[in-house]
Amino acid sequence: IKDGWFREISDMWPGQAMILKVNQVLHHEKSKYQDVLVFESSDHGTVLVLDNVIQCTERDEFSYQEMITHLAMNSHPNPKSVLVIGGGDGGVLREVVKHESVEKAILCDIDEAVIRVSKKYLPGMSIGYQHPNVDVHIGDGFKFLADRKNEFDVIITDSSDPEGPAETLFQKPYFELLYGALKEGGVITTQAENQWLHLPLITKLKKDCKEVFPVAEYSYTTIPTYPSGQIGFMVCCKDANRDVKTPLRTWSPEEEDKLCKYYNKEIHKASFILPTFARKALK
Ligand code: AAT
Repeated sequence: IKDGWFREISDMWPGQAMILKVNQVLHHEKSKYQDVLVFESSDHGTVLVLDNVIQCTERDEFSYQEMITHLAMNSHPNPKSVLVIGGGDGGVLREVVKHESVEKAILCDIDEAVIRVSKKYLPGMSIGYQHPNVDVHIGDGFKFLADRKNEFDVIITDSSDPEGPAETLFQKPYFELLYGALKEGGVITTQAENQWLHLPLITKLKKDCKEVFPVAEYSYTTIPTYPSGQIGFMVCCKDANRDVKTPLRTWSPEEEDKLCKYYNKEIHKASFILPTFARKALK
């Protein structure tokens, strides 16, 4: 933070940076895994930053949390057992428990500090932890999955970028673990970066996913405070006949209106339609 502005400078997005005006720093620490910063911004609410990368702002987090969650949940006929890897702020959990079919939701984040500060400073997201069907596990997502077989209907990987503790969560052995941990017909979504910035990475991700899952598609959402204003997801399914681009279950327009601020059944379908340059690269 310099002269009252936070700058998200990183070589993951060379030559550009989001800057946000800071009202006050609420918390700053070096956890075991990363630098953890929480500040109150002038116009984007409270902001969580890990290793100088914006993880969420109260103003636009719903776009990411709703999409990464409901793309997977609504592509499964009856999701009862759900796992979230990462997602320490609790926002994805908040979305998962909106589905009445859920009997158990486990969250596994590597860093207790993220969960602790989110409970204190991001109540709108960490409300997800209050649901009775939720269990929390602190640990590395890769290691957690290694002993889990045939257990989950949906697994959502809400992870930070590949530089740092989340590096392994972008590699093929991780997708093999996800596949093994899913029950028959299971669905996953993962944070899959930005098509303007990371097309080679996304191309590799899609190729790896396609070698593991019979269905693997890239989708994206708009979100002003992530680099280049968009972020993508890999959506994969164990069932070769499932079309994850069309929601299998839908809410009524009234329910959608009540439950979601970004996700709806039309945007579920639209989010898989890519601009020509990205479509070509990912073919
Ligand atoms: N909900 C949107 C914010 C995130 S959170 C990413 C989370 O992943 C963090 O809480 C971090 O502690 C956790 N994490 C990182 N590595 C691991 C790991 N190996 N195992 C389990 N959890 C992990 C995503 C922001 C995206 C940013 C886009 N630029």
